[in-house]
Amino acid sequence: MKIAIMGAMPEEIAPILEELGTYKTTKYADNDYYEATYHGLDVVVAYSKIGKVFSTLTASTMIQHFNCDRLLFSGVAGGINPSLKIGDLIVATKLSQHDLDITAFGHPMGFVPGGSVFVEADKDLISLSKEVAKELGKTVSEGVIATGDQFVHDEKVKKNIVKHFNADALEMEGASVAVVCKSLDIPFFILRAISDTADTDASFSFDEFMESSAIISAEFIMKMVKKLAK
Ligand code: 3QA
Repeated sequence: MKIAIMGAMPEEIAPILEELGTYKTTKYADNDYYEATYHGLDVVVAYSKIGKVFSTLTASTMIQHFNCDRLLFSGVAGGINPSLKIGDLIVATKLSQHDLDITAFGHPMGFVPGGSVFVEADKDLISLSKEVAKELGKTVSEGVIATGDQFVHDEKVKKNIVKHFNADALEMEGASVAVVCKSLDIPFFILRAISDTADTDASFSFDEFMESSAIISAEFIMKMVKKLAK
C-alpha cells in the first residue's frame, strides 16, 4: 500500500510534513512531492496549489507517477450547513463540481456527458474515519462537498449551490480529485475543517482560521494513516 496525502495550500500539508519528520523531495511536473515512510507505510505528500486544474494534475501524478493506491485529501473548507462551525471536521460522502454548467442543453448543473453530477468517496475509508473519530471522542460530520474555481464569499452563491447540490461545505479541489481517483479506480477520502462560512466575512475568517483548521484536519488524517499502517 502506498498512500497519497494531498492538500491544496502549503499550510494544509505543513503539519503533515512536520509529523513525518524526514522525507525525500522530488520535483515533478512543476511541483514538489515528499516521499516518506510513516509507521512502516509508504506515503507521498504534496500540495497542488489552489483549484481544480492544479489538484487534478497533482492527484493524477501521485497515482500514475508515484504509484499511490489510495488518496487522502486534508484541508479547509467554507461551511454551508449552519450546523458546521469554525474548526469542525466534515468528511465528503460525495462531491460535485458546482461550476460545471451546460444547463443550456437541458443537463443538470454539475453534469457533462460521460460523467456524473456526484462522485462518491470510498466507503471503507469513511468507515475508518468513523473508527478514528470514535477513538478520539471527536464529532465528525459527513456530507456533500461542492467544488468550484472560486472562493465563495456571498450568500446568494451559497444558496444557489445548496439549491443544485444540497451541499454542506464548499471548496476548490475535492471534486476534481474525486473524478481523477474514480477514473483511475483509486479509493479516496476528502476531509476538510471549516475555516469560514463562505459569506461576506469569509476572507477575514479564512485568514484568521485557515492555519488552525488545517492543523485539525491534518492531525485527523495522520491518525487515519497510522491506522492504515496497522
Ligand atoms: C481558497 C483555498 C482553496 O484551496 C480552497 C481554500 C475555504 N473556504 C472557502 C470558500 N470558498 C471556496 N473554497 C474555500 N480552500 C483560499 S484562496 C486564498 C489564498 O490566499 C477551501 C476553502 N469560502 C493566498 C494568499 O494571498
